[in-house]
Amino acid sequence: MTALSTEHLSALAQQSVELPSWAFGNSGTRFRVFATPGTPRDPFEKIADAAQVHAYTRLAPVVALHIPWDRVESYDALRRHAEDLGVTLGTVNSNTFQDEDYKFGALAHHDARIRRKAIDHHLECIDIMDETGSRDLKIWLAEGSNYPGQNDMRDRQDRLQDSLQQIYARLGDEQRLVLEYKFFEPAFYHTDVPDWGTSYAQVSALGEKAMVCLDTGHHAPGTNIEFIVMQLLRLGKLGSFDFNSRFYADDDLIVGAADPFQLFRILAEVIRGGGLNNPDVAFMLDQCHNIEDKIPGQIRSVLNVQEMTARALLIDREALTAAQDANDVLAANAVVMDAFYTDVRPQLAAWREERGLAADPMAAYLASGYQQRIAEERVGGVQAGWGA
Ligand code: AOS
Ligand code: ZN
Ligand code: ZN
Repeated sequence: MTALSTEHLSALAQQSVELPSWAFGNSGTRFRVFATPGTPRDPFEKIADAAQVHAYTRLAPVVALHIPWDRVESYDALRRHAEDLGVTLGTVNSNTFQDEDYKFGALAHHDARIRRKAIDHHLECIDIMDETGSRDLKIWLAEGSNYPGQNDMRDRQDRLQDSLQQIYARLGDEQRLVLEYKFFEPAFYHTDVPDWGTSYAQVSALGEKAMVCLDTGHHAPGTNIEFIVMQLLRLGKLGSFDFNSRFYADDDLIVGAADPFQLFRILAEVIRGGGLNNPDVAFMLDQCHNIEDKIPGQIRSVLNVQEMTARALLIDREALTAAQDANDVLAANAVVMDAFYTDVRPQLAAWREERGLAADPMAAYLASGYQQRIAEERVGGVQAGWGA
């Protein structure tokens, strides 16, 4: 059986996954939000829970924030709190999808007052980034229309570009804007940023500090997502991932749970395109744990990313190129499948032990008593955002 080399292990040691603060809050579907005992009551507790994931895996040193869900009086205090717990604050996510004013749009709205308000919200997010030391502003827009004729799609693209330019102009030298796309929901007819091409067109017109964010759950079923990963890396415009998995639409389930082979294929293209451990490409999770405990849910997620990265590293590139050059279809496919079918878990467990970590982070966390403690101490945890 193929084993991970020292080189592979050192690449894995550098891997860093960014956790979403909202994964630690209660969330659900539009039908019901089920509360989980021990849910954080404020952003400080969300960071504390995220730090647990890092403590047991050493894979998740950064936590992404969502504004206004994570609004606090002192971002400096939040930053110090994170640092005390061994993590840092990462991407700041804006939110233009929960305000009455944004019923018909935000950055693409035809009403100048509403568009101004949405732009100002993003400027506030950049102010926060200055304080938290965050590099990335992530924008996902819930904008679009439900019926043909409802809006002028072309005008909306133009207004969106104008709004983004105003936001982009406020970025510091070390800061970036990443624009996420999603093919539908909440709008069902047209969405203003529905696909990577639109995001790419919008960010390319802004400049070098603007990149595309690829959320793995935001494509039509059957889409070859790894092709998009390859193309964006080729174009130097893949700024970040929102990793999750799905069976149907934007399910936000644990990454690698629904289709580990797809995650493997994506990571294979990341490695091929130089995106692994590349500071230009943030590996974020965008997940909700509706019914399972959140901290173990996040531990499972980062371990899934690590396992599929390890398997993708095992692809024998030389043998693959030789088979490709010889047009040996089945041999080329076999090289990829051999790597995919290799169980890397024993080697990763040994590697963790060498670093003073528990071989099984899930078991170690569950035995630590943290989950029971927070369940007792925290009463009245908040939702991930909705209603918070
Ligand atoms: C929404 O579908 C997007 O995936 C966004 O990334 C969103 O900001 C995130 O899910 C938090 O709600
Ligand atoms: Zn997302
Ligand atoms: Zn989503």
